[in-house]
This record gives sequence, C-alpha cells and structure tokens, in this order.
Amino acid sequence: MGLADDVLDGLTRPFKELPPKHLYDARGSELFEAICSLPEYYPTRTERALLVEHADTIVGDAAELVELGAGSAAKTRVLLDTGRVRRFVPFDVSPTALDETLAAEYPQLDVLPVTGDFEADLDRIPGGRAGFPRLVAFLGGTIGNFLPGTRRGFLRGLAGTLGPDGRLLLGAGLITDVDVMEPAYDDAAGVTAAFNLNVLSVVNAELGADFDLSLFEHVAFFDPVNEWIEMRLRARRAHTVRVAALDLDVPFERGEELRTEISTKFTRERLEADFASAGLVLDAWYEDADARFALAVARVG
Ligand code: SAH
Ligand code: AVI
Repeated sequence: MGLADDVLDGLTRPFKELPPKHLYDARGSELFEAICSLPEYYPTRTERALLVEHADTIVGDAAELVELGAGSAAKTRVLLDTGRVRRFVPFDVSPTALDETLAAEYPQLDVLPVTGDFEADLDRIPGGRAGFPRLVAFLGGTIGNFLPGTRRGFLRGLAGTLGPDGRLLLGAGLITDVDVMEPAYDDAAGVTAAFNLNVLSVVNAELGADFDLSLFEHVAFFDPVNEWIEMRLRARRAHTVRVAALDLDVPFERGEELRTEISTKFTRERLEADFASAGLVLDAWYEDADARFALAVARVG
C-alpha cells in the first residue's frame, strides 16, 4: 500500500499506527545513517564485525547477491570485497544512486538496483543466471520490523526467490539486557527521536497534513511479552491534525500514542521456528560474544 492508504488505514484505527517504511524519505535515510554511528546503537557495528569475520564462508560460491532494504549498502561492501560476487541487486523502497557509486568501486560488478517495496514487489528481482548461485541478504535486523505473522509470510516469499543452490543471509537482533536495547532506540543526542518524528514531516509533505512536530514526543521501550522494541509518538496535548489530501481530520487525545515501528529481538529457537514455517533450514549461525546480534544463513529444506 502507498502512503495515502497507510495513513487513512493507520490513523483511523482506535490504536493509531503507521508502517515503518515511511520513515525512509531522503532525510529519514540520512538520519538512519547517523543512527548507525551512535554509541548506543550497537546493531550496526556488531553485525559489521560478524560480516568481516565470516565473509568468506558466508559468500561461499555465491556469484549473485540480492540485498533487500540495502540502504547505502555500507556493510554489504564487506561481502563484495571477497571478490567473488559478480552481480549485485540492491533492493530498497528509497531510491539510491548505488549503481554509479559501486560501478566506480567495483568495475567487475554488474549492479542492478531495484526500487520497490519488499512486502509487495519481490517479483521485481531480476531472474537468476545459470551458474550464478544466489545469496539473498536481509541485514541490519530489518526482519524485526515485521509483525510475527507477516514475518513468516515474508520469509516464505523470500524462500521462493532463492533459486537452485540459493541461500538466505539474515541479520537479526537478539534479546539482550533492556539497559542495552532501550538506549539504542532512545539515544542521548536525540537522533532516533528526530528519525521517528520525521515520519510526520513525510505525511505533511506528501499529503498536505499539518502535523506540528513540537506537539509530539519520541517514545521507545522494550515490550517483554512480545519481545520487541516499540517506537511511538506521544501527543503532548489534545489536538486535531488535518490531512488535506485525504480530507481527513485526525483527533489526538493528550498522551495518545501512535506506533511507528516495532523492532523484534530474537532467540535462535524463534528464528529457526520461523524458518521452518517458511520451508527453510538453518545452515549456519554466527553471533557476537555478548549475544546481541546474529547472522543466520538458511536454505530451502
Ligand atoms: N541494510 C541497511 C539499512 C537498514 S535500514 C543496514 O543494515 O544498515 C532499513 C532499510 O530498508 C532502509 O534503507 C529502508 O529504505 C528500507 N525499507 C524499509 N521498508 C522497506 C520496504 N517495505 N521495502 C523496501 N525497502 C524498505
Ligand atoms: C532498520 N531497522 C532494523 C532499524 C531497527 O533497529 O529496527 C530501524 C531503527 N529504528 C530506530 N533505530 C533504528
């Protein structure tokens, strides 16, 4: 669904919600990049260290790398640096100029970027090439941004993209100390707060809404029952927002919260169960010494 449908659907629910993909306009993507370097945001550096340590084994005989939610593909370069990948398909909802940048960095690499929604447009991934075993990477813990049922359906769809001899490389945040997880989503410099609030600017710009960002505050907490971090925006006082393009008035009560993202944290058992329900089996598992983040490699079972 596009932004208009998501806003109409999400802001007229009794518990308001917007899907996280709308966080990533140009400014949102920049803010996400800034989050990745924050001292509190451990997932990026932890995942990068795992990739550096295991890149050779992970790439194996793969000649094609498809990356969903690639963003700036910063960590992906670790896989490309093995020199074995011949074709790279970065897939993202937010368009990038990756083909030009990467063509200069990796002259032997064929780069075929796809702009699309990975929940709806997996069929836009170009067909595989004979003799080019495929590795589909989904890094950063983005799998955690799906609700559980949607996640399993999505993994089933992904299994269908692997092709013969294909493998899936999944980065996933693990359940760790709340004192580690929560600050990662509520940093001292306020970058995550700006990232979260930016979704309101997206709705203002795209749909002529009049959200006043100063009337909302960033909220992030670990929900121990669902085992996910939840990001919300809380109204500081009662007011009504007009969304002109939808001819919609959205009332907020004082203290009312709008959910903008969940970020599920996993156990190995939980991921293996998800894989099984999608017809996938775990091939390899790598986690850091503090058990905060894991890379899982899976194939069709
Ligand atoms: N893989 C990178 C970026 C993660 S941020 C890393 O690990 O650092 C999540 C990325 O997924 C962003 O680039 C965002 O634009 C993209 N994204 C979010 N929802 C998406 C969707 N529904 N379809 C395609 N891309 C999406
Ligand atoms: C992209 N995704 C995995 C990030 C996460 O950690 O859930 C997005 C993010 N949200 C707040 N900080 C980072």
